[in-house]
Amino acid sequence: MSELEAVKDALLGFDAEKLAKATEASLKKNISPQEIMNVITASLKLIGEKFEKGELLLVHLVASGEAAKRAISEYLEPLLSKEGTVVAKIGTVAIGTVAGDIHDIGKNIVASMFFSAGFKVIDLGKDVSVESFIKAVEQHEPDILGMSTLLSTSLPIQREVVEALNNKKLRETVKIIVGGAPVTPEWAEEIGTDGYAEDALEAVNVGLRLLGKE
Ligand code: B1M
Repeated sequence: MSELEAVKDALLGFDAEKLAKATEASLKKNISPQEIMNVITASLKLIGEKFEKGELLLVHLVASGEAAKRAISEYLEPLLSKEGTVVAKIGTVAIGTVAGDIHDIGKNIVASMFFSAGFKVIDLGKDVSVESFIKAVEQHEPDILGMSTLLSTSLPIQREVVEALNNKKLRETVKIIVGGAPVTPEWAEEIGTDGYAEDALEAVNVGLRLLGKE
């Protein structure tokens, strides 16, 4: 079995220890952190699909999430962050997963990529209320506000944040980027954000473009 197959096998077996070892072994074989990330993301997607079909239980979703989070935060994120060159803080990003949603693996990767691209990152965490997003904009005056969600049921919160910023006359002070599995470019446009990104790298590129720093 190749190193990357071992990564997939460990995650599909919900084995955090094996996943950590397989991730480490892949890195030792000079497989790039991004490639390993892609295998982890694809495996999680497969697990999600099986969960949706009723072939797996919530306990499996929890175990796979915890295993992935550990391997990513211990082995991959530090390297992904190193891949960028921090020349100067080129802007500030406040980012969070919206209220009702506790999925934060993808949001954490997006935050790391912004950091590695030279942004100051204010991580608001997960299950972030509309009020907390607004408070963050008032307090930190970020150049970019990032909202992540993986749940269709939490999508409307993204719209509520945009509306609240409009009501507080803060909308023009910040660029808004949204992302996460149920988010589409059409949705991003419909609710009046400045950008949509499918993955972490794209999020940074969109951010740089919006600030005219491409
Ligand atoms: Co949940 N879950 N989950 N889950 N979970 C999904 C999202 C689901 C698609 C699985 C499925 O049924 N197929 C489904 C949502 C269906 C929907 O709404 N359409 C689902 C469900 C239903 C649920 C619960 C409701 C289950 C239940 O309780 N019955 C529950 C909800 C809890 C809550 O939030 N209130 C739940 C719980 C959980 C766990 C806590 C167990 C765990 C999360 C652990 C954690 O995050 N700390 C979990 C997991 C692990 C998943 C899956 C399997 C994997 C998610 C993940 O981490 N992917 C997921 C299936 C799937 O993804 N298809 C699923 C890897 C990650 C790197 O990718 O987060 O997509 P992703 O991030 C990417 C891009 O989306 C993008 O860039 C990232 C990096 O490239 N991106 C952005 C993300 N945010 C961005 C922001 C940007 C730009 C790009 O700009 C700001």
